[in-house]
Amino acid sequence: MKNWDQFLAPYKQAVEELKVKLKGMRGQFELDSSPSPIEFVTGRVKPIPSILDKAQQKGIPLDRLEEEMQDIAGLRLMCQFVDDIRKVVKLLRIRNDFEIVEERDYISHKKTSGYRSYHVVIRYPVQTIHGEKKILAEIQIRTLAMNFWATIEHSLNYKYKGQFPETINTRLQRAAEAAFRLDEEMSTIRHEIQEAQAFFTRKKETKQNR
Ligand code: 0O2
Repeated sequence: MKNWDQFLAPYKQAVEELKVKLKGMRGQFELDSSPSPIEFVTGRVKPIPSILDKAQQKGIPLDRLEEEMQDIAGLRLMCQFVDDIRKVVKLLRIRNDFEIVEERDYISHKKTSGYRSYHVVIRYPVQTIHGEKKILAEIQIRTLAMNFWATIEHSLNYKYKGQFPETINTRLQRAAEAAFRLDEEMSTIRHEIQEAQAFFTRKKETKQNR
């Protein structure tokens, strides 16, 4: 019987630390008054039932989870524009507080489900009272539109256990195309959007300083 509290503790610590660090990147862009490629950051430790389900599906023995399940600690970075994703990946590559183990580009090569996102798997050192422990974590980087689609598809997947009725499948494929076009359209007016956002930020700051 696995001691889950003990096993998950470094993952919980890693998620909390990485949330602070990645949100910090956003704050630094604000200080520089330049548009942040990161809109918001979320993080979670995979719930035990999901770990067990995935281990069973992929045939991972429970004593190999540390080495073989890469997303027990998961972080998500949401961007406004597709181009921002590449900027964020570059920023992750130059950091020296973790090591990148693998990158998976589901943007250039979307999954058959229609899923698009960029995944970066890292090895992150957690400092514990028993010394340093390196754990794997997965950072998913996606636009707001990709995130909207993935969140909805994930809930439907949960409901239908991956066996979508044909109509839902078709709708989801169409929705994925619509999300792709939305990203493309927004990219074409990126400068106008960012000018407007900078204007509102300045206006808010002037009000606050009064
Ligand atoms: P949860 O609940 O998000 O934690 P595999 O699971 O076989 O596709 P693998 O090796 O685990 O592949 O790695 P991958 O594909 O890089 O990352 C898996 C995670 O990416 C998933 O975790 C989802 O978060 C996300 N993801 C991958 N494919 C899809 C998809 O088609 N739809 C949605 N909505 N998300 C996807 P989990 O464990 O599935 O779930």
